[in-house]
Amino acid sequence: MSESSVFTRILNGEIPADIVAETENVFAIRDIAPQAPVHVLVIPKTAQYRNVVELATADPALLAELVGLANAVAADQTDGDFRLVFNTGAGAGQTVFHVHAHVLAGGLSESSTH
Ligand code: DGP
Repeated sequence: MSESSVFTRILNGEIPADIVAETENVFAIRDIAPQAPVHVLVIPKTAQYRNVVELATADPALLAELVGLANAVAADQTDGDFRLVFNTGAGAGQTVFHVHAHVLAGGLSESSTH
C-alpha cells in the first residue's frame, strides 16, 4: 500500500489543518499557502481518485457533492462568487494526487487564475 496522501493524514488528524466544513463524503480545509482572500480546498474523504477526470468518470455524485460544498463555503465566507480550480496533472501544477478543488474567492483580480 502506498503512503497516505497529505489530505488523508489531515482527515485522520495526523497533520493539523483548519477544517472549515464537511459533508458525509467531502471535507474542506484552508490552503496552507493562500492565493486569494478565501482559498479553501474541497476534498473527497476517499483518496481513490487522483484527479477530477477519474472522479467524474467513476463517481459523478461525489463530484456533485464536492461542488455543492464548494458553493456552501463560498456563500459562507464571501459574496457567493467563486472560482473553482482543479489542477490536473503535474504539468498543470498538481502536486497532491488525491483529487481536490481550489475554491478561490474574495477580491479576485481579472487576471489571476490561481
Ligand atoms: P495542487 O497544486 O493543485 O495539487 O494543490 C495542492 C495544494 O495543497 C496547495 O495549494 C497547497 C496545499 N497543501 C499542501 N500541503 C498542505 C498541508 O499540509 N495543509 C494544507 N492546509 N494545505 C496543504
